[in-house]
Amino acid sequence: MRVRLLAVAATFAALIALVAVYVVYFLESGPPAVAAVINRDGSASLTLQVVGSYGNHPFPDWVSYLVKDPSGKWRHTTIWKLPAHELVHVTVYQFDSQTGLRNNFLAQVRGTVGGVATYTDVGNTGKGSGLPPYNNTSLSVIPPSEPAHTFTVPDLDLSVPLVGISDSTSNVCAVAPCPMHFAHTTISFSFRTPGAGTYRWQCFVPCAFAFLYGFGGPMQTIGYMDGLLEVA
Ligand SMILES: [Cu+2]
Repeated sequence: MRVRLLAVAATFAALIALVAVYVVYFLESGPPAVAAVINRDGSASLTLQVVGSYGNHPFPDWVSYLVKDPSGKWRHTTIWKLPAHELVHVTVYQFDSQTGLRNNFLAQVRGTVGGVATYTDVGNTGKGSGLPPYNNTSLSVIPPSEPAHTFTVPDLDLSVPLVGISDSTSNVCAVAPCPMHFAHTTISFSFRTPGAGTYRWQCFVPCAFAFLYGFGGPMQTIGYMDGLLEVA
């Protein structure tokens, strides 16, 4: 009896130790936080790009977000620092092709100033949508077949679908950071940050190619398709 009790206790302790190792690794191994640009009026500007393949070590074929740091350099991190109770002006350069949504609800723009985002195509047309190319077009919803990714912060009820480039485009960027001469769409919107805290964000398009249901790999790795808003 006693041996059995000891064995159970030892196994339990080992499992707890594994969980602790996992938590420490998760907290320690993430990418660094990069601050948004703070404007004179106190608002912030956040400039992002989304790429179909990161093109670099350690996962060159993973989809990813990148962010521009205040010195203008592209950085591979999805942890961004934002001021509390301020407007944030977001510009996303989106270089990946269209995947489409599983849940059409996410074709809506939600939680932005005015409930809209502004869409522009560069070297691209609205594939299959029958729509003309986006040219600084303000929209509150886009065709659900068109998103390549979404930028979604569930706690803030903020979600913006990011239009993908056309499949027929040959001018596709394969290595991040992507220069602007490659085909991309530009999406811009503003939102107001809440009080201080850490808010999780993620993409909701099943965009992880070659993973089960498109939801593994980069879709569950901070630094690629999800991250944190550190609001302070
Ligand atoms: Cu995605």
